[in-house]
Amino acid sequence: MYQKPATVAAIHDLSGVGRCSLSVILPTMSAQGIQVCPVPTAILSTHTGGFGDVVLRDLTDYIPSALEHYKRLDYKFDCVYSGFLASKEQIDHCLEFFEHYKNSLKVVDPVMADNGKPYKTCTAELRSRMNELVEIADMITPNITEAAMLLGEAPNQPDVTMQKIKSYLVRLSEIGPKIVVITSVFSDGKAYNVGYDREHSKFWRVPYNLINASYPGTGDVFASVLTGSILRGDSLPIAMNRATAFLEFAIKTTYSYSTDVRDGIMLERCLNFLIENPTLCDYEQM
Ligand code: PXL
Repeated sequence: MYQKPATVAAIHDLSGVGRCSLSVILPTMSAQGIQVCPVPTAILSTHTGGFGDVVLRDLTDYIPSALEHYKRLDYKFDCVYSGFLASKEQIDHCLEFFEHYKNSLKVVDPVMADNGKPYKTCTAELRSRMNELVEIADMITPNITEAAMLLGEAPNQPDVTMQKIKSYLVRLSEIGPKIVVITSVFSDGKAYNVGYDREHSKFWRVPYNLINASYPGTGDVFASVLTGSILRGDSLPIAMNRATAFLEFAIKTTYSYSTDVRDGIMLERCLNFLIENPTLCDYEQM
């Protein structure tokens, strides 16, 4: 029988060059059979990671008007997913979206920083308000730098014990979300993506092989695969497994071509993995 694809309102920026945000979220979720409805927060010529003076058109005014239109249409989204925001006012606009779609899956990717440093356009004011979105989220997907920032801790934590990571996961969940997934965690010389499911009191981790290159947009792809997988009915560890395995495949593929890292991962060569949707069970309990 025909089944309507799940619909996601993705509140994120559109960067023209560099394979991040909506440019990768759209194909990633489409390949998983999900309908993505973009709500752009800004249009940028490139991402902010190394291309010099970026051209940025802030779309703060657009978001509440788009929401009003969806309300008039009584349009339903199965999930609202927020990511890169261009102004602190956009926090209010995301809150309005989440409030209106209160029965939809609320995913917050608190895009603020990576490798211990905030992104160029992510101001201290915007960073200080990100917790308001975390409070109302069902699931959040910070990297380790963002996780520390949300908890008011020093962001540069190169190697952390699993005990400390468990405390991060629980403390972040206490702010609101019942699912917390932290990416790029280094512990005992190994790399992991880790997760906590408060309802079932379970901690999960998925190890991965580290490649000596850092590509922009990988956090956006991770959150998209994870969210798509959950919307398709996968369990949390299987969804984390799928997102980690896909990123490992895409990063290793890209690295083999010695491309400019600023161009991000070669998604076009890798989407078949998501379309084929292999059965996976390669996770560990913490
Ligand atoms: O991948 C996160 C991200 C999203 N959007 C923009 C960015 C970045 C990271 O650099 O610059 C515009």
